[in-house]
Amino acid sequence: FSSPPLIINTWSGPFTAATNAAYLTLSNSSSTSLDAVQAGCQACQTNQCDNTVGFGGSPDESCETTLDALIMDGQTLNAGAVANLRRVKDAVGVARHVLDYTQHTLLAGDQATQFALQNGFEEESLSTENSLRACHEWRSNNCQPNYRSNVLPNPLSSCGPYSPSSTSLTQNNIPNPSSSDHSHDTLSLLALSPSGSMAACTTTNGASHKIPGRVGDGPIPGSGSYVDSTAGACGATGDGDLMMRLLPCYQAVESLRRGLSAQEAADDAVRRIIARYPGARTGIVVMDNRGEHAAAASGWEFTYSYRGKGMENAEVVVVKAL
Ligand code: SD4
Repeated sequence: FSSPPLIINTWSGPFTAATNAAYLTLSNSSSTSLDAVQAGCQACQTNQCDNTVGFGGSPDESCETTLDALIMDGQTLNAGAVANLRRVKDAVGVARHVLDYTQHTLLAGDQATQFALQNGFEEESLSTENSLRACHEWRSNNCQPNYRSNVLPNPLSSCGPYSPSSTSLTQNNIPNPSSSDHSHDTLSLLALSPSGSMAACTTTNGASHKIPGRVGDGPIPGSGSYVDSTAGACGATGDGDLMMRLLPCYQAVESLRRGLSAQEAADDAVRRIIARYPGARTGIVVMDNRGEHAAAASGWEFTYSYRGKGMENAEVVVVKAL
């Protein structure tokens, strides 16, 4: 339990820059919890946290980096999101525009880019030397791991044919890169203000070597994150292709509403996923509307960061896999 202003987010290390940016924003009395989560997500987008948030990370099969982001207001349940956003760096900023200035919830692909440009965002390449190198290394490694089954040809001439035994796949044919490959670290961040208002955001460049056009769990309300200040909030990271089928964050927030503790709600949401998909890598953070927070994870060692009232800096919690 921590007193508000309170920020909690997935991961640690460079991700604590997001915790601190959001906390400082929320400590300023003229800022809302929505402003705080946006500032936190933008900090990681700018810093390219672990190369898994923002530009220059997780290139798709064609070497392009695309972005998914969601921002949600726990007072109104209004949400704005972008999926497969191309050539615009500030994905959560564009998602905030969708929330503030449209009746829609989710814009995707090149048309999301057009919307961003019409609203003053800059068009720039999301590739860097690092992301291009990662893509070329993947191709020279015969495109392993990959997201296509061994019967689906890859149009890239240097790829395939695949054999399932030559790559490490989770039970549902999801590549399982070694833990040194930081291809699965999304920022999901939650805020609780002293007046009890809550907000949530998620920002990510998705999964490395995905098929172009793939959208993960990040921009889906209830999956990447979810918030309802009458109950609480949740943020997720992990194997989005699996997690988005079970809407773990909607599940966790509704569990809080039904009286489960934050820890029970987090454990329950993760257990539902691994019951279907043993080995799935998941990590979720959950916070109720009084400031009790907890996390649960599977398939890897997960960490989360938080900063509450009176704390000088973000603290990190290590979470054992279920
Ligand atoms: C995705 N869930 O696009 C994201 C990736 C991720 O930790 O969370 N990595 O599937």
